[in-house]
Amino acid sequence: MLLDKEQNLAPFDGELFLIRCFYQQPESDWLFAKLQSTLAWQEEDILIYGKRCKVPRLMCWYGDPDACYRYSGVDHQPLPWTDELLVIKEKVQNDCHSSFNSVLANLYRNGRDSMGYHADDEEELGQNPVIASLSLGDERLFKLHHKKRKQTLDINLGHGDLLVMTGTLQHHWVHSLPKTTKLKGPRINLTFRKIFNFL
Ligand SMILES: O=C(O)CCC(=O)C(=O)O
Ligand SMILES: [Mn+2]
Repeated sequence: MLLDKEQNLAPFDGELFLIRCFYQQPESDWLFAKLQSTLAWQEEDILIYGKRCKVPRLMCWYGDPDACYRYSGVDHQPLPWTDELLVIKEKVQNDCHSSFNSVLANLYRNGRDSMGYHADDEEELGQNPVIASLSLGDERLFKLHHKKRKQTLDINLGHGDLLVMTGTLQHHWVHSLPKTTKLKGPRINLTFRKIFNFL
């Protein structure tokens, strides 16, 4: 089993595993270029206090036909899997001993693109989801913050790294990808998820 409980980076209340260089550099370079040029990147709008704002990153959603998911306040139908996404999914599934039916892709164009604090705790993800998150492109800081204790964890996510969040982590911690004033090139993040349809 690749996710060894002794390697859990969360000090309590959940499980967090980091596999550095899950993909080596040449493969990561190839995947980054392919995903950047072929995925159907969209600029989403979100309503904040009744005001329409642009989400500060590009996004798209791929998966099995029934894996519908609500994000940015809107229900999203998955796009059909691309060959590359399916190949990555197989490798992630094998190493995590989990199965996924969808992937949320985020493209951070530069250091001004970001994702605010949130937990991946939507009902359709089930009780204790396994979220497997692959980073490609420029290194960015990923922050976790405990909901009740004054505890934060900072992790630099680099080209080809895989972060796996599981156990009760989404109940107790929130995570974010903050803006930075450092000069940053683009970064792609793929979070593989399993959506349960209760309908
Ligand atoms: O870009 C990242 O590393 C985080 C992405 C994330 O938290 C999400 O898609 O829910
Ligand atoms: Mn998340």
